[in-house]
Amino acid sequence: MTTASPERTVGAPATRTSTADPAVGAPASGRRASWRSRLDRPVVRLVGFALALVLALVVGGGVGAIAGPTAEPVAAPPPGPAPAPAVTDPATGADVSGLAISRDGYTLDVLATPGGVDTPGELAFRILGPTGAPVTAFTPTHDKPLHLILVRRDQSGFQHLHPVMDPDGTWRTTTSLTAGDHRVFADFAPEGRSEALTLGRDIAVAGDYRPVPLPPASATATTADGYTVTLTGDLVPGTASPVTLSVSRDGAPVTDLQPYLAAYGHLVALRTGDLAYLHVHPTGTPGDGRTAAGPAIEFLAEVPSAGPYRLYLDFAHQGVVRTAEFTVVAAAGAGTPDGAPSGHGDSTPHGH
Ligand SMILES: [Cu+2]
Repeated sequence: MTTASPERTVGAPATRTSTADPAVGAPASGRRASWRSRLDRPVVRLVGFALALVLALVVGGGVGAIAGPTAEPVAAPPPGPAPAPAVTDPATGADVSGLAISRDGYTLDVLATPGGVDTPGELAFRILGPTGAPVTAFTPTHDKPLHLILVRRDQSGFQHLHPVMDPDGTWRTTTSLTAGDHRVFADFAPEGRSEALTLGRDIAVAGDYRPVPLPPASATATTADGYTVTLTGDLVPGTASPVTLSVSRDGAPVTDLQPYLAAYGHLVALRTGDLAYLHVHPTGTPGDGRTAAGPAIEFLAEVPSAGPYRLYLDFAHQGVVRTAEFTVVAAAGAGTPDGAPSGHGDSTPHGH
């Protein structure tokens, strides 16, 4: 069983748990374009174009929960920013993000980091634009102008924060970090740009760093306060793969999840080894008339290559955002030359 470690469940970084995030409980209208926009990506188009056309023609408006999101974005280009095509993975042609500090003229400029181990401190940064000046106008994606993801290089200590921007473009938040190198991801869409960007860089916290081995692959994760999340679905490299996460508490299915970031769950996937930041899209929107408030939350996850990934699910229930974590190993799919795992250790079901 994969268990969320204590520091990232209720009780640890304040932002992880206490947040009565403004998004929680907020109305869902007008959010459909957000996730649809995230699907308007080259690889999705490549993989799903034919299927989407067929589905759109055959099932029309009566699309099911799984087919719908695949079909719709192709049929109706979104008005909002699309996710960045980022870097194309040479192995599969799939997109990867978060591996670069600078892209398309935009640079993640970190100004201050928490200094001490497990000591709350300010994390401050700017997004510098093509002119070198800080960007001060952003188009919200998933309800927020900027998403900040922090994770230690060993994939422990995941945090998903929403800093506040000063008028001069400096973003600030307070956080506490363990010893070691941590990856900082900024996921945002500059106003006027058609695509979102994810930039990443490392920050160091001096101290006694004891890397935590990647937990073995498991379809079940638990939180410290009694929630169990079960994952079904296989990650197929280069394909938008349906993944279902089902939430229960003390053995009973949770059917009153709250909207969080325009969905009933927010999923981040990071590739083990280089922390490539994956795009994951909820396939239903609260209030759309067909998406239940649990226990199942549906996503389309697109991984660029075979091997292990760490998945972090944020979900809101009774006013508190919780995180459940999974290790998932993507098997080589039919699209690979030999259709089989590469033989590297990373391709085995147990990962490292
Ligand atoms: Cu966010």
